[in-house]
Amino acid sequence: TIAAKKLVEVAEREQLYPIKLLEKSIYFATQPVSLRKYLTRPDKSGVIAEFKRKSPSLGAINPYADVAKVSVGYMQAGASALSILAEGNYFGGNLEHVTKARRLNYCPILQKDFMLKPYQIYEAKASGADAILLIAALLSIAETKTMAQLAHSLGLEVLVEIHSKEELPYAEFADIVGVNNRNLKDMAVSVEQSLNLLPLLPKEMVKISESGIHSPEMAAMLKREGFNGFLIGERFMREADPVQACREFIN
Ligand code: IGP
Repeated sequence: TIAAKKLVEVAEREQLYPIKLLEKSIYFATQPVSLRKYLTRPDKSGVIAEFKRKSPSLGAINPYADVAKVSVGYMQAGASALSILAEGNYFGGNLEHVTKARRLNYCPILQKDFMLKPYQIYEAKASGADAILLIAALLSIAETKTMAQLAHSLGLEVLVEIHSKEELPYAEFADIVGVNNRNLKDMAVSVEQSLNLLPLLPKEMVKISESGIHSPEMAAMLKREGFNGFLIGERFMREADPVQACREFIN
């Protein structure tokens, strides 16, 4: 399974780079940028533009895309923040992508991975991320609480991703809640998912809609309904020039 394989990889990395070593990273001494704040700024688009080379549903999307060029281009195109895949097996990402994007952009960076162990949160901090993703479907409530507390203690914000109303209790530990429009069971995508869960989320909560957002009209509709932001990957990355696709989407 995904989880078993991930746990082995994480344990191997922890052997090589113990937490004490990660803590020497310069990013332990720098102040993170708040994703939550950027998403509520009226002068921003609300678009969290994602860099991913592959995905489980599409396979190779843009396997040689350059994280430096794409991340800088996304920000120049008017994105509010960046989402950088660190997951390697399914998304063709790695921690270096996060650090490369960090060095070139003063904006919030969300690190995307399947987070299962506290160690991965130290890695995110050491790599220069500002926020991490915790996926309710992969964690117990107790684990989510522990992981969120650790993230906060390192100054990182937490995006909690939910798919169903059963997962609403996980939102308690979130700085930002994300509703994933992709059904993890059959991979089908529908923005109905976001619209259905929206009335059940606390009003003051900062909210984003994730996956399958393919048109500016769809994003505008989600914004009118009450979402502060949108996580958009495929729509940009499937094009030969993801930056141009992002520019056309935002402007
Ligand atoms: C982006 P899309 O359909 O625009 O490429 O979706 C994002 O929502 C998706 O990549 C995602 C994801 C995740 C990836 C949502 N949750 C968890 C990895 C892990």
